[in-house]
Amino acid sequence: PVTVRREDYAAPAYWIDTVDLSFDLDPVKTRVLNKMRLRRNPDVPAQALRLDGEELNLARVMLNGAGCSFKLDGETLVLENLPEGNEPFELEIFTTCAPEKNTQLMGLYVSEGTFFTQCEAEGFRRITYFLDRPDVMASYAVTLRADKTKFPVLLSNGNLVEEGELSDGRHFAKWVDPHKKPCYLFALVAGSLVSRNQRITTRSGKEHLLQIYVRPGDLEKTEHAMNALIHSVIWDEARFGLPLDLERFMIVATSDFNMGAMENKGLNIFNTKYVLGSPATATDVDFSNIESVVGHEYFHNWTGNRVTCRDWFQLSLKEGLTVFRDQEFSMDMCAEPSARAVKRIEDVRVLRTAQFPEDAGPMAHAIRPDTYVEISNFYSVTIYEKGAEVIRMVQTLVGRDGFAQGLKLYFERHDGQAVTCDDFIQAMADANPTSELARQLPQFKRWYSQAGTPVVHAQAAYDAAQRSYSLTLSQSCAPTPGQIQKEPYLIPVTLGLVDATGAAIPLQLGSDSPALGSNHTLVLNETHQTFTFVNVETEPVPSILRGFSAPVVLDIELSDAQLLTLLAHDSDAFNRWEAGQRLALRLALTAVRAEGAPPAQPLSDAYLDAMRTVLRHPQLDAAFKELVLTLPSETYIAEQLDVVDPQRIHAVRETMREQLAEALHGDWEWAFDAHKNNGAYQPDATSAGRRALAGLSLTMLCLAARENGSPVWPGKALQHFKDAGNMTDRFNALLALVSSGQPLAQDALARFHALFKGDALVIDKWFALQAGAPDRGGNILPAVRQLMKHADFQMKNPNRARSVIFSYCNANPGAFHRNDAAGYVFWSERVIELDAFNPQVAARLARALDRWKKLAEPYRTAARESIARVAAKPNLSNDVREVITRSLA
Ligand code: HT7
Ligand code: ZN
Repeated sequence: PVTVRREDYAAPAYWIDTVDLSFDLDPVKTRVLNKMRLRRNPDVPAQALRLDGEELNLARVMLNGAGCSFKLDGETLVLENLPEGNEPFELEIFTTCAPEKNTQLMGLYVSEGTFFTQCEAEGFRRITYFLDRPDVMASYAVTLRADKTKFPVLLSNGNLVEEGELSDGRHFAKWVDPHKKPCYLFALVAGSLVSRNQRITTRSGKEHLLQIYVRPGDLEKTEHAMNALIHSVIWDEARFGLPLDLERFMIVATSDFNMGAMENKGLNIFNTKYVLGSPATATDVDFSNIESVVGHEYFHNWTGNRVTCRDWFQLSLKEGLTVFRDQEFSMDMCAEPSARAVKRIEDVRVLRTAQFPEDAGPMAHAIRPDTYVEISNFYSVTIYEKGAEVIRMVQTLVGRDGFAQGLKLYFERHDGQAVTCDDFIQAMADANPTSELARQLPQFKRWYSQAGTPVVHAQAAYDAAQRSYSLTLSQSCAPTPGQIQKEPYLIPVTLGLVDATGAAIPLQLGSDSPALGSNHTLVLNETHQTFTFVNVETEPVPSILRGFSAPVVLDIELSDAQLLTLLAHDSDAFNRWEAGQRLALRLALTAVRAEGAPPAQPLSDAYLDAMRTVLRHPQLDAAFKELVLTLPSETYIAEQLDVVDPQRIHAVRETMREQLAEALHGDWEWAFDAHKNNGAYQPDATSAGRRALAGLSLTMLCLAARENGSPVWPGKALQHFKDAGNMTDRFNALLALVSSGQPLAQDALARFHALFKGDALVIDKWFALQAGAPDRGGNILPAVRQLMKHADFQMKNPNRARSVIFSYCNANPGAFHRNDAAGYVFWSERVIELDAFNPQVAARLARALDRWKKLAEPYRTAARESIARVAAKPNLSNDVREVITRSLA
């Protein structure tokens, strides 16, 4: 495998100005005629033209209408004798490919009888020979020809300019994209589909056609996605002045897709999971995901498509920025300010449970990596979620208006270009010349080049005589692979001080300095820095890193009393939730570290009282309560430990859940009754929060019933399951029964399957719930093996494979990490099996043992042996090989 290095970037030796593609679509053998106009890049020394190709059958190459000499260097097509000088020339390449055999789902493939493409990052080379790199931008015209009965709908990027009949029952459509684009944004779809159509007029008075294409029968499940699309168009214009630049914007759903969705210009292709949603079949979480993924892909139209990446090392230029934009969009769609905070907490929870471990493991990389073997492995939580946090820090440093100004300047400078992360951040700094960002730009840029999660250590001292409060912040960052030494970061630390009654203390740094209000952002840019607040009348409780103002670990020693004060009173909802998490984490870690068997009652009375107060609180909203009352995950607890015993963590957390269930029994009963039955289903955040709290309450009540043997609540849960008017309530009732190990769960599972058989996305939930259920005596692995034998199980469908295998290996640590190593053996078998036909999905699964070096024995040795078994397999894909090699390094 070849390692690609960022520092080796060189501009392309040729430019491709126009591409005229003709497809004769046939699942077995598709013919592709690619006519390109190229010219030499005058800024680069003369050299041969080397076109990328993969799994193509080459039939013919013509230069300016005549035969020409060429050779194949591996899979690369090399043309050496091209016209000298800067005159454009025409190249015609005729190839065939086999879409039906394409199980990797990259390039042109067939899903349920429909043709789809996936070209990002390097899939276009599987369609035709090309300069498959994002800095080569061309104008595309595309003609599609196919059997009219089987493939009545023929779509590509841009505008439909011609269509008609051909002989032999075939027909054609010609599409022209008015915008230049890199080939990774090319798309075609051909199949039997129906569409929901919506005409809209945007601010400028322009008319646009929005369309969502799905299989016949799914149309009524597209209303929410269409609403999300309309809101996205309105929001991007209102918040950032970015209009829709297309007459026609299409979304097409497929059930075979490696990722969530793809932002092809004017023709987004989506995993059905992020398009289809009806109250009867989709949960609140699904509805919320549909909104954010539709937004995300739409926002790429500017951040990614109009301005794209110079090379794939710059991936976070478009992904981090677009995740930030979709997070802001989802927050702005919330009617209540408290719902914004809930969204922020959810986003941070993802970052800390998925990205922090990545940043501490063998695959750690900066948001702008320096090397890669397989770029698909770098579509990571670091590039996406940490990338978004870095953009969020930019907004914190320049302000909301300054950020909008910076984005405006970025587009003024770079519209139509392929650029770098440096170009982006420079535009932000130039638009905000007096900001801390501009003043300390080189230091801020370390966020782009350094991997790892910084730790900010906070130590405070109150001087009653001086009425001053000094806060010393110090920062460090552990070594990551290839980066031993880290330079200090520029870290915005938003904070407030709270007195014992919870009242905010006015902030002032030095007596001659201005009053700062009750919330202030300090800029930490040295290894150690002390900030002294004056006129502080009583010893305060510090509320630091409000809103999670930087992607760091905050190491601060707060007493239980201080945390309880913050939990009860902090005006910052994030830190209020965080105080509850810290209390629970402290209790969990104490129980995990204790000698001998885990304590039977790990939770303290103070903690239980505080949870009861939150649950019964008359002002707090239900969604926030649900977050506070959910214990930190097993993965998050594991990350706090140097040596991890997953079984013990699982046992401790389960005991904590049971104790919380029993101690608050009457409160859970009240909460369930007060929050169930919300009337007609609405997916808004407030109603969703009520359903979430009712669902958690029901789980707790079933859990308590397991301990006391009462059949009452399991019976009620089954009834609630049967009577449910929407999928959220139905699924939560099922979850309550399954996760508490109730015998009635089997009946409910069978009913659920019978009710929804044939609805793939719902059946995915059915599989995932069972594979992710809490382990009781090692029962989950045999259940997973059984599920793989189920008639509905399909390994080749990524959603289905994820629903069973990933739910077990990646999301169920208590069941996966077994004393007998059988979970790891299962994992290694599945990685190898998947790798034979879909390396991208296999490589994701291969990440499940990233943190094996932290495991206690016997897990550690067994895990290493399983990884070594995968490594020993000949002919592994580059994707899996890179993950496994790094893991063993
Ligand atoms: N930009 C899209 C990336 C993507 C992708 C990458 C590799 C293989 C398959 C893929 N499907 C989509 C997704 C996004 O961030 O919007
Ligand atoms: Zn994206």
